Amino acid sequence: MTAPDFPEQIHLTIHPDLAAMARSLTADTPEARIRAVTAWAKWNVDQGEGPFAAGIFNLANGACVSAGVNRVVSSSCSLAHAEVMAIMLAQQALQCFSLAEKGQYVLTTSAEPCAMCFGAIPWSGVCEVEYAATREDVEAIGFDEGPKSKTWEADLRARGIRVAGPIGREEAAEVLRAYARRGGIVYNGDAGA
Ligand code: AZG
Ligand code: ZN
Repeated sequence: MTAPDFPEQIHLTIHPDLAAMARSLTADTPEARIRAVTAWAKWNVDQGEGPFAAGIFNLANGACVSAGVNRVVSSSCSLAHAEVMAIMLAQQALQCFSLAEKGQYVLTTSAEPCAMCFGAIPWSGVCEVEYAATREDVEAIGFDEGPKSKTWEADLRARGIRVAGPIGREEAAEVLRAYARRGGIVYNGDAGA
């Protein structure tokens, strides 16, 4: 994308192939949802992008509402984490600014939310978060996950948001390690990439 003289909008996308994979998916167990997002994270690494994926699923029927993958590098956007992408796309799909208005939705993510994504969760309207790899797995390959309390799960639960994980940790951690082996960019805010 060519850079405008002065920006008026931001354009964030997922690849149509990923949308096609996710569009008709129904996953009505945590394990099935975690398997799906871990496969998307691997797919994203194969595309040369960051090793993270997330989805929003309707807990009433398991329907996948959105798929998000990390688009930080390709979008020149430090906010384009998988979880933020999935939340924004789900809200666009359902035309709401809080998913709670529309029903019971879960954020399923291939890795524990970083400090930024943790901050976004209470405003998203999801009633549950489930994750695969842990902060330790993410930081082991060099990412800085930011200042987040050790009590983050209890903090969400105190706001009525359920948290489950790690689920399928080893498979998701292997996606992170595969990214490191191929020399993927570790883009931390301190220009340490
Ligand atoms: C990240 N951690 C998670 N969980 N998801 C992303 O997209 C990330 N990018 N950097 N750290
Ligand atoms: Zn994040």
